Amino acid sequence: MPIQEVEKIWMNGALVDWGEAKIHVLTHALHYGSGVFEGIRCYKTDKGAAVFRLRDHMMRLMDSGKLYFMTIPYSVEELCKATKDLIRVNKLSGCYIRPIAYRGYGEMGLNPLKNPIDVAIAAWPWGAYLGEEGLKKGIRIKTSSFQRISPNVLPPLAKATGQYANSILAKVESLNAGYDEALMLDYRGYVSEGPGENIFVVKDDVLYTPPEHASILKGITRDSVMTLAMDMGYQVLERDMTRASLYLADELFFTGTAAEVTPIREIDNYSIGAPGPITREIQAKFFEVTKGGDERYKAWLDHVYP
Ligand code: PPE
Repeated sequence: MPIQEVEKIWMNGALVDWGEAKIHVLTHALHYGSGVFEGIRCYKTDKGAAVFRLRDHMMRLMDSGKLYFMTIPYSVEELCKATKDLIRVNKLSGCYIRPIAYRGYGEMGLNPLKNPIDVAIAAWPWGAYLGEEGLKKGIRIKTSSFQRISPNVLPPLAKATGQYANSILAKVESLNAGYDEALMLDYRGYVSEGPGENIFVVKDDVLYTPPEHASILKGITRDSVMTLAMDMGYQVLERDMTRASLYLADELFFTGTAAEVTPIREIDNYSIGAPGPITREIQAKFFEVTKGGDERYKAWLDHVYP
């Protein structure tokens, strides 16, 4: 689906016209993947648009930058304010937000350190990542033959542009094989995550998700779902899992800013079945919370129109 264009993009402190938000072809990040980014969602609530866990995302952007020796020339506060200004200027309510900090134009070659660090934030309406149908009925996934990057290859904790070459290979492999999405295993052979999502397993009313050492990106949706599930009275465990244990799961679902809470109905041709009761309950709670329907989690929402 083509990106739905809006009016303005924030670039290095200024609001520029959508069509003018351009970079030079010799931009360092284009050649070497030397950028860090975020994906954030803004939801329509009773009190107008609200960005979900904005500060947490901007803090992770800073951490990703640190892992690549990039000092982002704006504070978390400035980036949060810029995001909300951008949403207002574009008169958006529900939208996806893509902040990116990247090594710009200057020198060529692997040493990025003398290149400027440019920062941009874009926002546009983006629907269900794995389709409306996927959100309701669940998706089919396939274990990838591409292993998830490991801690001594690239830092999985960083959300860096170059690291997504790994995700793209897994994603395309799964699409070419007729599935909706991939599942990636870590360097030890244990379950890691999807190309752009964390995974949860439900077995005997307990929720399991792979730990940090399984080479995951520590998802903010993953953290939110863990909190919500525990508050709902479920036990949630971070644990290494084998692919076979997923085949025997009662329920499976992906989490992510883009993917939200997406049920998985089939993995490697093993049927898990229609979205189960716990997946449905957590998905419903997640959407209630993001849309401002539960007072207990209002600290997660940053209102755009005060
Ligand atoms: N793992 C990976 C590898 C990942 O990229 C994401 C987000 C997650 C887990 C979930 O993290 P969080 O969004 O904090 O819950 N992927 C982003 C980019 C997806 C894309 O296609 O681009 C996203 O969901 O915005």
